[in-house]
Amino acid sequence: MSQQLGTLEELPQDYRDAMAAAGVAPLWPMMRKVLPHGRPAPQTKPSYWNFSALRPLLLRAGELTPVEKAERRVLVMSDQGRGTGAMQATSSIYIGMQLLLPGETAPAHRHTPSAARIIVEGKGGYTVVDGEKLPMHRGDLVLTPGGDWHDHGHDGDEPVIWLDALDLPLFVYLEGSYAVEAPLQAQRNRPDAALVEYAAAGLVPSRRARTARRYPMTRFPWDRTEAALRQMAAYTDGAVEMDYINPETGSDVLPTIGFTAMMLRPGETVRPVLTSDSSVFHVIGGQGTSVVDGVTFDWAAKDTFTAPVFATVDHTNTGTEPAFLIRVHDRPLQEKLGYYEERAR
Ligand code: GTQ
Repeated sequence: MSQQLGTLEELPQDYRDAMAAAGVAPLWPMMRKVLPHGRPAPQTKPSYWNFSALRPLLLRAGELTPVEKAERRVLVMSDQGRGTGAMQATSSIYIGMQLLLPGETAPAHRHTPSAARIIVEGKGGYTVVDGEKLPMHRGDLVLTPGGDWHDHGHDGDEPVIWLDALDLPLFVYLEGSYAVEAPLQAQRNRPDAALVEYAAAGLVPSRRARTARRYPMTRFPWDRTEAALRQMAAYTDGAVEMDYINPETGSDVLPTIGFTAMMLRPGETVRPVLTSDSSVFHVIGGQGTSVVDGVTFDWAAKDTFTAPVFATVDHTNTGTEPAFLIRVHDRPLQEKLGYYEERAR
């Protein structure tokens, strides 16, 4: 049933020249490239970034390039299947490590792609999203949904570093990516929604008081996430992984990218099923080893690595303390397109 298809070289040169002149090309030599048999053939390769290698480079960027000259002072983490400089870590997910120094601000803008930050280190940083000041604490997940104004600031006295994740590659591919700039936003003088409207799981403001915000909760504090994971680990068997959701709708927190928090018990190995989504894993704490499509990554706190679509992934906690990771994935996009899939390994 799997026929060998004709090649371009088999065709007479005059015919190939005439096709090129007419602006057409035969499908059959390219058929398997765009429609491989049985499963996708990803260009993405498992990739890994050691934070202790990135950190000095990022701090040096702070000396070399003032934030005014950068707008966002970020080192882009490129998929090794595409090569350094590629503006993506997987097919649809861009990641970069961003530095903000004490007293600096990164100007307000909004753009069509959605963004999220995972706070890596430093105290005193904040993001303002649509006028709401979101403090950045280690491990917090902070959302900047597409179209929302955001600027970054810093009230502390040490460098602040966070991991950016955006659906930028998708918007570039769609020729839909652009940004609009504006002056720094006025900040509402109150705590963010995680501490007011959504201070307790299972409770939301009554219907009468509910706001019409599409993304009502844009910061997910790490201390609560870790407490929830530890409780799940203590009273359930098997892999501990929890989804970040929009507390009003129960759906994923952003249109195309999703997030989970994972805990690995000391000595535990988890072997998830194969999935059609791609993933970025960021280590919040602990140490371990992950084998992704046969490539071994030894990781510790603040490191980051990826798994392409349908990758075979084993995670092992090699330490004596629980290990915590946040996984960024593109299942929401694939579900909207109707093709998200899981397969036994
Ligand atoms: O902080 O708004 O890594 O607009 C890339 C694009 C960060 C940001 C990035 C951005 C931002």
